[in-house]
Amino acid sequence: MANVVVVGAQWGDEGKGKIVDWLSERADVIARFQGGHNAGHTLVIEGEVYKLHALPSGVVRGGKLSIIGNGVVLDPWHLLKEIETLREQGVTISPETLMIAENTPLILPFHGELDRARENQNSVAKIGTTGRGIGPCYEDKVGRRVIRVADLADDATLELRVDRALVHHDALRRGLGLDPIDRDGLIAKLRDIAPAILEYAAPVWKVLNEKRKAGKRILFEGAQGALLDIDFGTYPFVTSSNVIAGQAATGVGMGPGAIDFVLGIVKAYTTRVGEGPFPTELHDDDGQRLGERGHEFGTTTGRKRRCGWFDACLVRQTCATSGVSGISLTKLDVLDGFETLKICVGYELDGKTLDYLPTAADQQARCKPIYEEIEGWSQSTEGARSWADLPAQAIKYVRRIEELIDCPVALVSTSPEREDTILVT
Ligand code: 2SA
Ligand code: MG
Repeated sequence: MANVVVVGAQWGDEGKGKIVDWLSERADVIARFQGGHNAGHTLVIEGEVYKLHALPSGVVRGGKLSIIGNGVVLDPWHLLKEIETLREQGVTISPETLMIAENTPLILPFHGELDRARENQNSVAKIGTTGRGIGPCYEDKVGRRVIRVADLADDATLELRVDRALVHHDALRRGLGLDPIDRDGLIAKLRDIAPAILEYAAPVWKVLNEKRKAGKRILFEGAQGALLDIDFGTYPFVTSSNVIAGQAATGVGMGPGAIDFVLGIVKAYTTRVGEGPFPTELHDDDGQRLGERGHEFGTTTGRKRRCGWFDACLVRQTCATSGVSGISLTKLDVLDGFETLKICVGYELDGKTLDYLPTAADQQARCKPIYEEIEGWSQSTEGARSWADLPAQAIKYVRRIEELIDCPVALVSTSPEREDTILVT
């Protein structure tokens, strides 16, 4: 298996960081292809905890090339801080081990301000974003007024790009009661960090296509989850990028043929942060228990995650839209000790049974989950490293999920430590 794409198959926080780290051992290059520092990937390596937001998880392993692709939106100040923090933890980062695509859009301070101003405007505008400026930056990219990494190299171009962005943003800010942007101050700040960012700038599309020709293995690291995809997620309560696997090619400048295997990361239950529909959400003791046992708090914002039963209907759908070849089931141990577990197998809508989540918001809101009950297990599965370590009921649960989502289970993860992984053959 040469080039693997790792994508979240729910609403994010499925435990992608650990799996990417596990797979990165076998890869030569690790590339991010969408999202920004709204992502939060936690890695635990020999007891040391690394929290990554903008950087690919591969940076903590020596001898790998890490790539930030053009599909990402990059906050340059945040990036430099993240690099600094990792260096303090003993990680080596240099232009040989990190490359940033020259056509990557930059998140500027006014993107974050706009994001937060909208979130605080009123309940109609609220999405529950991370407030990091992700949406406004992608808007500017599509609106052809974003500042990209390559623009930092030339003063005249940079000024022109800033002026182009300000025509739009100053008008918008007036409407929201925000002060106009300090043009000269912004240009000075950008000039100030330009050399530190340009050090890593590279024609990533070219580098990756050459690596592929040379037989190097590329690992594409997705952020967020398929249900937050701008097209296929629970719109408008989504992030502003394509999250599904097809984006891996576009987000770095390769053809779809570069992808050999799509690994979907699936949590053994369901969580979501922010607003939006969530058919299997629990507001009772079971939900509370999932959150506590699973430590369900956001890595980026510390927000408490909403929790609920496993929704096989939704995961079947995301496995299809991402073309998932196999899944990695994570956090199975969180379910230890439940007497009975429930799995959503479809929805009831206006007296009819559906085997997918409809697109219309009003219909999504009326969808009632249809549950199948399955007996739980009392033994601990934490740290299990083979099928033989799992109680029979846990195996049944995994096999039933596999049937319902119509996709094979390739890996089962039973703790944050990467050794605690069952390879299903
Ligand atoms: P944004 O900031 O524009 O991308 O927010 C839009 C929606 O996307 C959701 N979103 C996320 N959901 C889960 N995890 C994410 N990353 C962090 C983490 C989140 C955190 O890994 O824990 O720390 O709170 C992430 N990033 C974006 C967001 O909740 C909105 O629903
Ligand atoms: Mg996360």
